[in-house]
Amino acid sequence: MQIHVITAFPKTFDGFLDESILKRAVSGGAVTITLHHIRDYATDRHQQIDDYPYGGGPGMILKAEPIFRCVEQVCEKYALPERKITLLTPAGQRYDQKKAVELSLRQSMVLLCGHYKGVDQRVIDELVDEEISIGDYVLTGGELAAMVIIDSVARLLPGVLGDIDSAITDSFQTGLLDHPHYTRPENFRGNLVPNVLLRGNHAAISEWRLQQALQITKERRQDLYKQYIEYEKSNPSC
Ligand code: 6GU
Repeated sequence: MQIHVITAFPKTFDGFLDESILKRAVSGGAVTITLHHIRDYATDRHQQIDDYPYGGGPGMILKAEPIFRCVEQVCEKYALPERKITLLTPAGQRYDQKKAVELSLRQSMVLLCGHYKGVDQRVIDELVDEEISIGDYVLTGGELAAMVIIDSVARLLPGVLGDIDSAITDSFQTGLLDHPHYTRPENFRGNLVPNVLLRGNHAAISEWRLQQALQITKERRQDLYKQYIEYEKSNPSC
């Protein structure tokens, strides 16, 4: 998968791209991540990328021209298999695991990071195909949201986790929150690992994990629990 990120703050991605699973995804060839600095596409003397809002009010607005030039050049230079532009904005559709799976099936993504007070509406009207928000709170920019999306999508790509089961059994992928996990030692300061996990009866272990997941989900997330139960009712074999 090709991922292109259009941003006014490319340096914010440095540590993120240098670490662990994502670095492995890139070096293993599962994904390429290319950062494009909006300022490089500004044409005026001061390389201005933002300006005051028409009509007044606080904050600065990202200008249309540099973003249009950037998107056009990226699409042309990389011959993108899918020309789909995703804007990261608190006004977008709420991101979830289902959307992560959808994105992971694409051959390319172009993530446009909104910033300051917003982006000129003509960018949204003419260039943007979808808008995503990662939750009901306001970030200073779309960069953190882009990283959240890249991380959650990259770990779904074949060969990235090394252990496909690990992604399949994730919370949310199953529709339930995760069951508790234990590792050695068996007795930690008097707190014991549940016996069922030590006996090697895999059917019993699966059943215990399912019951724990159901209980935790019921306690913490009524919304997910109801969805799961409804789904089970209509698909009893799963
Ligand atoms: Cl995608 N951008 C910004 N600026 N704030 C957010 C967001 C995105 N998602 C939640 N809050």
